[in-house]
Amino acid sequence: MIAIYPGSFDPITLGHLDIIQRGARVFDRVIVAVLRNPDKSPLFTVQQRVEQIRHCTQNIPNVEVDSFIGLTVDYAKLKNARVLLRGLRAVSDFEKELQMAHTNETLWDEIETVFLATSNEYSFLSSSVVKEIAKFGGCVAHLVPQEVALEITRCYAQTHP
Ligand code: COD
Repeated sequence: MIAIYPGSFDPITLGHLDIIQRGARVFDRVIVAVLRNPDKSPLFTVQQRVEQIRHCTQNIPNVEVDSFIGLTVDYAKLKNARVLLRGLRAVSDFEKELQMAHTNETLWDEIETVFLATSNEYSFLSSSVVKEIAKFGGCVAHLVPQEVALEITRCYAQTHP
């Protein structure tokens, strides 16, 4: 069975990576799909994010990384996938995730959203928290894959020397 793990991943964190690793043990194929969202001004371009995710998932053979534009369910149809993989951290996630799952179901009644609960150690972790810490010069090495930590530090050193 193919599962799509859609998201912004700006940047990918160890929490996302944990969901990908565990999802890859449950599904035959996991496609990590980065949304191309013209309305947002991300820290990293879509291409950078795709490369970051490829780099840190290169040792998981049944994981692929791609980007998409438009509705997630349309992308799922294109890939012949009927499962969307999502992660849940707290009650605050639940509300948003449930709304998203129901919306997607109204768009395509064959889609199922499967949630994996966050691992305890990543329950507080989000891309926004990582950016906030890095922006003020804090260390993010324990929160994101090594390459990403280097890129973020470099990025903020250029904008806030
Ligand atoms: N532990 C576990 N899970 C985590 C962690 C963590 N520490 N951090 C994040 N996650 C989970 C999130 O809960 C989420 O499930 C997933 O990882 C991705 O998170 P983000 O923040 O990178 O991505 P989102 O939530 O911004 O992605 C939103 C989408 C791009 C999927 C959504 O906007 C979308 O589908 N857009 C396309 C348009 C569409 O189809 N709209 C209709 C549906 S609303």
